[in-house]
Amino acid sequence: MNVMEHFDGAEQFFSVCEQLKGKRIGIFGHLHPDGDCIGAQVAMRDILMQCGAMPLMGLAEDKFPLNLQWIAQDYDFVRPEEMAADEYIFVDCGIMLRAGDFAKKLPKPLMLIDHHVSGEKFACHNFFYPEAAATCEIIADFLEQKQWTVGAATATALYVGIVTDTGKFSYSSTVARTLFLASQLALWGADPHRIFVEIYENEPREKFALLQRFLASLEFYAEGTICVGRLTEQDFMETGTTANDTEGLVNFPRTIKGVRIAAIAYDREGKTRVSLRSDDPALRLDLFAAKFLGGGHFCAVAFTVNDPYEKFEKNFINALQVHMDSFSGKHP
Ligand SMILES: [Mn+2]
Repeated sequence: MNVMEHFDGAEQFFSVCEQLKGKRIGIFGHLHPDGDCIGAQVAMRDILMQCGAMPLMGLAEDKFPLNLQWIAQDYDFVRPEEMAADEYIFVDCGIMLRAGDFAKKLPKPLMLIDHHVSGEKFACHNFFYPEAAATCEIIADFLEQKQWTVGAATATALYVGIVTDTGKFSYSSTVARTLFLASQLALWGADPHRIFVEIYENEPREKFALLQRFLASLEFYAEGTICVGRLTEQDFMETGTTANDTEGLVNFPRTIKGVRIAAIAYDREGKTRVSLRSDDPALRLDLFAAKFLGGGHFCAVAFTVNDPYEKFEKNFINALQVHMDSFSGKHP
């Protein structure tokens, strides 16, 4: 067996954490928090408490996605405007402003832990690994390398981050290290089956009404290699859902034979939100999203445009075809 490739920087990571004894540390993730973001916040809170610091987890939203509430409910989250901290740590947040507008007023954060390929190293200490499957994978790896044991609650939070960001261990970012660390987290008390049921088998019925509409809306382009689904304000209203219920829908067209790029475009607060997925890192969706001031990973990105979709559609489809043609056959 090959030697496992760990992330470097574990030594530096813990030495920074250990200097925070007695300090109030604000921990922020990104807007529209996902499993990786919440998992990393919970894990950082645990590590900092073990270091004698006073961690505070920040949340710039009113609530969490329904399928993640079970994990967040055991913790207090503080609104950014009510946060009084000495230092700030950002997790799973490629660009500082993705945490929310409040971030404009913050001093330079002490630490960043992230894996978004389009991210910026905006903190004093940047633990930035675009090859990581999840921010939680980075933290789990640091813990494992330094033999820092964590309890079942933190192991569960980290496992949630990894299982969600890897599409249940299916994306190309899933490597031996990812599975090894998932196994380590299970040894520390994460229960893979229970986590799976909580996240993936608790879907509200309304979401299936939305899924029906999404599947009915699918359009194919470029000889079936591009597939786009569309949801309108009216779809959300008539099914009693919100933009939060779109989570995971784009994965359906992604699995259709012949589809290389799948997209969902939906209305959100008068704007159009677009999420794209591909099964091939060579297609460099991160570079496509950058044209629309979005970001993400090689195979998974999102961006927002100010126009209604109908106005933006033609340019979008054209640009996507041009992008796919120019990146097909290349490797990153
Ligand atoms: Mn992530």
